[in-house]
Amino acid sequence: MPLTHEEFAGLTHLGSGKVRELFAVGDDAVLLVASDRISAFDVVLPTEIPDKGAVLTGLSLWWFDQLSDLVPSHVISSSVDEYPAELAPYAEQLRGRSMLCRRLDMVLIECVARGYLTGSGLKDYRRTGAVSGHPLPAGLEDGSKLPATIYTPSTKAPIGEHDENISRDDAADRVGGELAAELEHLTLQIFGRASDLAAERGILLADTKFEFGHDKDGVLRLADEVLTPDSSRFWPADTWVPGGAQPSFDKQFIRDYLVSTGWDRNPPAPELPDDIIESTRARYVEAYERLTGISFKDYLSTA
Ligand code: Q0Z
Repeated sequence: MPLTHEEFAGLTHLGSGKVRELFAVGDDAVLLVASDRISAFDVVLPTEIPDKGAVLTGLSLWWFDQLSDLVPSHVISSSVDEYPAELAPYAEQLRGRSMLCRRLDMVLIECVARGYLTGSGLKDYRRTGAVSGHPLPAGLEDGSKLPATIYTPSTKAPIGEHDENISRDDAADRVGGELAAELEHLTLQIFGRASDLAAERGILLADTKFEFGHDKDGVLRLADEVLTPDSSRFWPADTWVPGGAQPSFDKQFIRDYLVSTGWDRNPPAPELPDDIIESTRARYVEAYERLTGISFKDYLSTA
């Protein structure tokens, strides 16, 4: 059965992402629930990847822990048995794939760091020679390592639309100069910590997006999901060759399969065959285990 907000009929639904749901819990908390849905070429597929939601939740939780000396997170608990009583009816659907979080006043920009050039950064570079006001050297290609990590804030687009890169001046106009400077500093610090750690484990962190918010005491916290394959581009280090699209750590089997079907990239997408589902699930579990050094079974048994 696909996980949708309909299955949590007693909860106050605050919003849906492409593959996630957000609910209110009392006045001061929210519940983030990651489904097993997956998108490719910007379309949510009709087939789910078993355990994907748990892998991504486990990764976010592990990263929040690794980063806690740099920035506090929004997480209250991920132990279903500690959740408030109103969530008890959903305990088994929530186990492993959910986080109870402080309800924050969200910052109205997305905080993006890029160590490699691809995606919308590459598009802006080809058009203007710069990304979010960072002038870049000539001759960079899709997948090039940038001379230094850049901070490229973006707007929060409504679901189905793409975030738009904005200049750091524009970001300062939107959130205020002092907060803009703090977000940039934190984003670059977190990205540096995360990309060093991933590189030691044979995974390149090409780029990633963070969301922040303020708690009721005014403390700035790292929010949402962090450093998952859905909020970041992870590339296998051993196949990195600039000059074209890099293989995706998690979705490459799916992309290759979808291309092989001749699908025109308009919804609905075709169903995935069992071998593609299984190899993709294995890649998610491998990403979790390589990055964290924890067996995914152990994670599930503690959730
Ligand atoms: C997260 C999102 C999702 C749809 C708002 N701690 C928080 N407090 C208040 N709001 C949020 C958070 Cl994380 C918040 N999003 C993104 C996630 C479904 C939208 F699962 N938007």
